[in-house]
Amino acid sequence: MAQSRPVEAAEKAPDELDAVIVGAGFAGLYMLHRLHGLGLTARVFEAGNGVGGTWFWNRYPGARVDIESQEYSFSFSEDLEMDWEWTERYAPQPELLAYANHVADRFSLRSDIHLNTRVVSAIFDEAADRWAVTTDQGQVVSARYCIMATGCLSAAKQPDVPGAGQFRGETYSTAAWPEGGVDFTGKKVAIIGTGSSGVQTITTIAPQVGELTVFQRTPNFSVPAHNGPIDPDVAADWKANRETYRQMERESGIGIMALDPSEALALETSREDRERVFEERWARGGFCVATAFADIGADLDANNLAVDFIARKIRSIVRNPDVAERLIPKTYPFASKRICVDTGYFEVYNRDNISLVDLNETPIETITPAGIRTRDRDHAFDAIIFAIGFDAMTGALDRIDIRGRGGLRLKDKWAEGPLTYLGLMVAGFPNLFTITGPGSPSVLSNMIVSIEQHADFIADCIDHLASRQFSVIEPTPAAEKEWVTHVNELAAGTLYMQANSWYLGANIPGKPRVFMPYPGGVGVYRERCEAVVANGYEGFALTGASTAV
Ligand code: NA7
Repeated sequence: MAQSRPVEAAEKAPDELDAVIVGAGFAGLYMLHRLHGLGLTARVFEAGNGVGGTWFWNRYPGARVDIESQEYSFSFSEDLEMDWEWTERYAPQPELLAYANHVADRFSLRSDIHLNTRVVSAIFDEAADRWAVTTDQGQVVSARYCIMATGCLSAAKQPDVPGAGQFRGETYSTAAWPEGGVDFTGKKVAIIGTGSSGVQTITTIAPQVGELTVFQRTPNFSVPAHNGPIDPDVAADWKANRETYRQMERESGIGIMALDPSEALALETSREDRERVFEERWARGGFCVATAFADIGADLDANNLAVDFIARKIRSIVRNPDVAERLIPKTYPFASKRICVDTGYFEVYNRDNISLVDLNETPIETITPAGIRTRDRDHAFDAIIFAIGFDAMTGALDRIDIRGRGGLRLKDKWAEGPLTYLGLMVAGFPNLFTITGPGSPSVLSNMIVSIEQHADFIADCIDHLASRQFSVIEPTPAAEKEWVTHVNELAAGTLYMQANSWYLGANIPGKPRVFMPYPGGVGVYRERCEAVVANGYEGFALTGASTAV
């Protein structure tokens, strides 16, 4: 595994590079590979001591992807895709991490990746048209391009529960789980949070712990994964037809073939047929339950039919009717927040060693040295697990002091919500790219599909600039404004606006309530990007050497 440079090796004068990439997750890895292909000098800075990003940090028990393995993988290399064998239908975290490491080795990426190195600032030098990038290891590099591959769910939310530092027992965060794992045998464990991370952790540790108490503020919709060994026929079919399937992903709504969106309307389907369709989708498992009918995502009455189906499922699984009622989401539409894809989550509540605390009935007053005090009582624990989510999409960028023209800080520019053109660039921040940034399909899509599209766009753009002897690209304020308005208008017509989700920044106290991802679909978005390029990078100003003469 590549090592970070020792501090003493940091150069006094800035290294001159074509590009700096921040982050060595899937986005950073593929971006580096593309830049290598262009013959550019590039360096990746990665805060972790290994590559893999999300799959490096989120190694909590039961962590696995919620998209089928063959779809949640790179498409850019046929050889890679043909050689790599996934073992499970939904790959577990260790396998995804092994895949990221395999990609780093296979494409000779490691020598340009500096691990254990966090970028603290990126300042645009207007005189030189270059970015000065500084790390916490004392390195300063100068780069023509600065590419943020910082991830959308990489800045873990800090505990916002009173007394969080007081607990004398063990404290864990799902987003930064200890590398060696944790032995909870016989222990009294609390977990706060019931998003995907909480749901997967709860399901996995319940059989191991002495007692598990789940502190739930908002129940989540969860559908079965029906995970297991990957079906060899599915794997073989994927490899045989990969080109067709990959193209279908790229042209689809969210870049997932298994979604299989139906065109039928729930409101125009008989009760009996509707039930049959829902049952069939539930038996298939995964996100396809949400696309059983075309109106589920658009019409509240249709959505309520899906809610009713899932509520009945929960009641049929969970034996204690009071617990079942508490586990049924009632305050927001189905799929207006990211749904969980589970492996026996609701079943776990039939165990004797698990209890559910509904924080709407008995809110947490404070964490105490011995455990957690809710309004009605004190709970004592050996360990508390925080599974409380992330400062999504903007959090990782906000942590870096990014300054563009005139010293404008990105954080200040985004004080009322992120402003971008295509989710790729920001007016006033030349040559700064954001892979899967706010304003792009990003977290509403198969991230790998969106990562590849963005990295390809950026690499092609840099190549275009070089071939035309331009040195600077930047969106026009008008194009940015038009794009932000467009994204907001699209979002306004969706049920997403009716949930307090991290898509809207609603999980972070004080964060502006703005719908961040582009909800128009990856296919439509890709066409738009292609049209922008075909029209000579419409909406961007290209300047530099050729205009300076
Ligand atoms: P999520 O989905 O944001 O879930 C975080 C959970 O933590 C959620 O249930 C929150 O309740 C809960 N939470 C957050 N803060 C608190 C406090 N202060 N008290 C009680 N409960 C709290 O994050 P995940 O890591 O599970 O999943 C993120 C994504 O990763 C997921 O969508 C997949 O794409 C993979 P709330 O809903 O805010 O009431």
